Formats: sequence, C-alpha cells, structure tokens
Amino acid sequence: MSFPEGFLWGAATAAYQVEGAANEDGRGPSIWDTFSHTPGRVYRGDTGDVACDHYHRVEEDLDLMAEIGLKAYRFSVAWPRVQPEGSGPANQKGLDFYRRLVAGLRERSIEPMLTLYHWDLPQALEDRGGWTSRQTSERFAEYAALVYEALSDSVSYWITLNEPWVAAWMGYGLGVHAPGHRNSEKALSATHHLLLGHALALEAMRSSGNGNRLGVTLNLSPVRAASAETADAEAARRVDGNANRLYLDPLFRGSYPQDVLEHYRNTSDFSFVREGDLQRIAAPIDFLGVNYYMCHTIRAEAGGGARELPIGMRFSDLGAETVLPEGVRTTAMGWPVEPDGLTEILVRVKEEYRDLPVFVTENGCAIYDYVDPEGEVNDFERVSYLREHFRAAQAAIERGVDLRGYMVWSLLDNFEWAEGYSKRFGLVFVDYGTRRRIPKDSARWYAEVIRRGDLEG
Ligand code: PNW
Repeated sequence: MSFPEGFLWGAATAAYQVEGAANEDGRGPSIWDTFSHTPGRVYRGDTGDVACDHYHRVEEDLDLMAEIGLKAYRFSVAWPRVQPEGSGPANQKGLDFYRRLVAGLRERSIEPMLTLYHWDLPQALEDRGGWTSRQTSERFAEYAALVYEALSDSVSYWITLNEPWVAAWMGYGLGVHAPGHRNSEKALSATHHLLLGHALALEAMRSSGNGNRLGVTLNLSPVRAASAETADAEAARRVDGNANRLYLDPLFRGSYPQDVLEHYRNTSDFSFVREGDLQRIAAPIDFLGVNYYMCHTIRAEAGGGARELPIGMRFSDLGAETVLPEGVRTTAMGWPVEPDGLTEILVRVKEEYRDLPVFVTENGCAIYDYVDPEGEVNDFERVSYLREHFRAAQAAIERGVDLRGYMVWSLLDNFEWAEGYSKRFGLVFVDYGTRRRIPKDSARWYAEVIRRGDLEG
C-alpha cells in the first residue's frame, strides 16, 4: 500500500515562529511583537525576537531539509518584512530573504509552498482596526501582489491565509492570540475580512495569469457530541458551525450558514458583509490546505464557571464545552489524539463541499522532548502519532480523496504562540541556549518513509 507517485512529503514552519531577526533589514513590528512583549500574554514572557534564528541559519536549515529528503517545504512570508508599515512599496531586503530561501529549495529539488499570511499582521494596520477593518483586506491584496510579482516565477503553490478561524477567534474573540481582543462581534467581522482578503488576493494573483496553484488553508476538526442527548447534539452543531462551516460554506457555496447567522443575531448585524462579497469569496481555488490536529467532543455547557481548557479547545458564546473522550491519549498541548478524524474530515470536504486537490498543510504533535545522555532525542510517541495519521491519510486516499501531499508540523521546534517555547512540535530539536539543531528519531523515521514511499517496515 503506497502513496501516489509524486506525493509531496514535506514539513512546515511559519515566519514569526522560526525566523527571529525581528529588527533586521527594515522589518516593521507585527501584532505578535506587540503581543509577546506585553507582560502576561505569552507563557514565561517568551517572544519571537530570536526564535530559531532561522533568518541567519537558513542555509543550515535547508541542508537539514535535504538530509530528511523533504519533497516540499511550507513556509510563510512575514508581511512586516515586505511592508514594514503594512502598505506602500516593497522593502527589497525583506523580499531578498525569501528569494534566497526559495532558490535554496530549488537547488535541493524541494518544492516551495508559500503562505502569505500566518498571523503576523503589521502593527500599523492593527492600529487602524486590523482585521475588523475592510481596509485590511484591500491592503492584504496589495501585499499579495508584491510578493507574487517577486516570486511567482519560482513558487508554484500559494496559500493566501493560514487558519482564518484561529486568526479571528483566538485573536479577536477569545483574546489568547494577538491582537488579544475578546469580542465575538470583532471575531465575526475579522472572519469576513480575512475571507474577503483571501478573495481579493486571489484576484490580484490570478490577474497576472500564470499556471501557479492558488489555495487557502483551514484548520478543520470533526465535531462529535459527547452523548446522545439533544442538548449535546445541538451544542456540537453550534461548534461545527463556528469552527468548520463558517469557513467552508462561504468558500465553496458562497454563503454563510443560516444557523450560524441566526446564532449571532444579537451579537452582530453583519453589516460588514457587502453586496457581491460572498460571490468573490467563493471564486474557485486550485487546492484546499487542511490543518488537522484534533476532533472536538462537545457537550452543552454545564454552567457554573468556565473550566480552564487547553488553548484550541475553548469556544466563546456557543454554550458548549469540550470534553476529553474516555480512553483517548493527549499530547503535551492537552489535545486528544484521534487519527480517524483526519480521514473523516477529508472525506467530508469531498462529499459535502468539493472534490478538489487537497494537501494536509499541517499535522503533528507536541511532546516533552529532551536530549538524552547520548545526545539523542528519542521521540517514539511522535513516530506513532505520525504513523497513525499517515495511515488515516492513506485511508482517505482509498476513499477517493485527491490528497496530493502532507506537511508535518513542524520542521523545527519553535515559538508556539501563547505557549512560547514550552511546547515542542519539531522533527528537529532546537537547543534554545545555543540554537543548535538536533534531528530527533522522528526525523530519521520520516526520512525512511519518504525514501520508501510507504509505511511498511
Ligand atoms: C496551528 N485548534 O495552530 C498553527 O498553524 C501553527 O502555527 C501552530 O504552531 C500549530 O497549529 C500548533 O499549534 C492551531 O484550536 C491552533 O484546533 C489551534 C488549533 C489548531 C491549530
């Protein structure tokens, strides 16, 4: 049982999480610089100022990718490197870094997959309302056009947004990510302007007419009711509406789900949705990126004080709460390990929305990794996690899903947002004292999978 010929096995990172060099070559501040430098926002006060120092160690990291035998590498471009103030002409030094990175990938026959927005909005735009402002969608399209002009000859796979749900709800609704607002009306407006930004960016890139493939990445999670009770089933449907359908419906059907609009009737008048927006948002994409981490098992909110659930398992204003299903393992993030959910969500996209090329653009797990006395990182739990999820991907292919590739999150341990450096997702361990890279056992195991093209042995 093998993966299709030409399957793109890869790994992913994001600019703010790995680059560091926060004040170099004209980079401007992003909302994540502001947020991480605000006391109390990020675990232990960690920031991305230096991160993995990837900006200076890009050659070494390219060699690591080649050593693992990656066929593809997904990275993001830092908007504030290209436009320090979020508008105006391109900062060439900022673009040069990505030109070098892409050239290095091409030299090693690694396919670049570029994400335009992985959450590092220029602070100057946040000061004018950020994603709650329609202007930001327009600025985003201008930024996309600048990057496209510089790199469309050498990059074939373009992703407009990474996880608009997380950007909108964790950033503007729950306040656990930058810019840290806690307001559902803002999260709804941010959702719409992110999707509109995707649409306008796509239009700008398409107008230059070449054969590149353009898509968007969503984090999708099957939602299951914790019991057969009607109240739990209804709560699960609300979470599904918020987390999945609020993004899938506009992109593939050109409408927001009725039950979700109804649910937020007293929260927002949705006046930010203008005539024609949804039609533009539903313009065809060439592929969908799916980030898969977990299923949500939901019961109706019991009331009596919110429990402190792990980040990524909290929802606001839905009258719903997450429970951990019995007998399910969790990762260091506290997230349940449910590989079959990956098959389920991929099949659902094909059956309920569209049969189109799909990439798993992120999947992986955090473990409390450490370097043993022999200098090795024995992360057998990550190997099992990945093997089980690769099998789930294979099951989706057998059920007809047009899956083209799989990007493991992440190439390197890195800045895990609100969790700082305390959570390690990498195939490669990073010593944050010296920034030395140590490939984990999972990196060697993955290299073997890629070399053989199957999961046996
Ligand atoms: C993703 N959820 O975030 C991001 O794209 C990465 O930058 C991040 O490092 C990685 O996953 C691990 O956290 C997510 O609530 C955050 O389901 C939350 C969820 C999913 C992904």
